Amino acid sequence: MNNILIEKDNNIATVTINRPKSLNALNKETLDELLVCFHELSQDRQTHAIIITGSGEKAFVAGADISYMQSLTAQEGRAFGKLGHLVMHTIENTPQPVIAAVNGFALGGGCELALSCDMRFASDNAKFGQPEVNLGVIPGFGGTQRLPRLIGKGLANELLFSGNIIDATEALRIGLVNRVYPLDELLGECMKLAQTICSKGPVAVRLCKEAVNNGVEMDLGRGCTYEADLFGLCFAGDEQKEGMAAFLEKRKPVFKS
Ligand code: DAK
Repeated sequence: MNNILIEKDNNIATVTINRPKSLNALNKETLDELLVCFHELSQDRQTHAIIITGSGEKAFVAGADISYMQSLTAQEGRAFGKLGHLVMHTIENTPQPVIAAVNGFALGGGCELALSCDMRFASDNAKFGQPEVNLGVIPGFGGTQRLPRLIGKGLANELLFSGNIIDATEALRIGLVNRVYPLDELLGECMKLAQTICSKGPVAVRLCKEAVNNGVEMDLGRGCTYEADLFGLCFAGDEQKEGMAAFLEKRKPVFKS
C-alpha cells in the first residue's frame, strides 16, 4: 500500500490515509487501496472495530484529488465516481463498526468518507463541507444521499448548495458528528470506544450493525420483523449462552474473539 497505513492493536485496526502533502486527497490509487484494505478487514475474524483517520494534524481528507480529476473524460469521471461509491459502500457494509476519527478538513470526498462510517468523532480543529459546487461538480461519492439521511434534508441542502464549510462545534450541533475532542485526545477517545466495542460479543455487535444498516430503509413493521429474525439468530451461537450465564452467575462475560 502506497497511500494508506494499517495498524492492528489487539482487535482494533486503524486505517490512516497517508498523503499529507495533498491533505490526504483521494486519488484512484488511494481508493483502490482502501477497497482492498476493507475487503481484507471484513474477512478478518480477529478485528472487531476499525478506526479511519488522516495523516498529519491538518486534514482527515480534503476531498477527492482535484489534480487527478481535472483532466478526466466523462467516461473516466463516471468510472472514478463508481469506484468511490464502491469504496464508501464497502466501508458502510464492513461487518465491524467503523469509527471516523476526523482530525481536520473533511471536505467533499472526505466528508463523504466520514459519512460512510458508522460513527464520527472529530477534533476541535475539524472542518466539514461539500464544496463541490465551487468546482462545477456535484458530490460524487454519496454526499447528496448520505448527508440528508444523517442530518435532514434542509440542513444538508444548505451545505450542498452553498459549499459552506462548518466547524466542529456546528457539526456537533447538527448531528454530523457524535463528539468533539481536542486534537491530541481524538485518537485515544476513538480507541476507548473501540475497546468498549471489542469487550462485547463480536457476533452481537455485527448483527446490531446489520440490523441498523439494513433496517433503516425499511418501514417500521418490516424493520422490526427483520430485527426479530436477527435476535433469534443470536440464540444459535455461544455468545448469548455466555452473556446470560455470566449475568446470572454475577460475573463478567468472556466472549470468544
Ligand atoms: N485535491 C488535491 N490536492 C489538494 C486537495 C484536493 N482536494 N486539497 C488540498 N490539496 C493540496 C493543495 O493543492 C496543496 O498542494 P501544493 O500546492 O502544496 O502542492 C496542499 O494540498 C495543501 O493545500 P493548501 O495549500 O490549499 O492548504 P490551505 O491550508 O491553504 O487550504 C483547504 C486547505 C482544504 C481549505 C484547501 O486546500 C482546499 O480548499 N482544498 C480543496 C477542498 C475541496 O474543494 N475539496 C472537495 C474536492 S472535490 C465525482 C467524483 C468525485 C467527486 C465529485 C464528483 N464524479 C465522478 C461525479 C468529489 C469531489 C470532491 O471531493
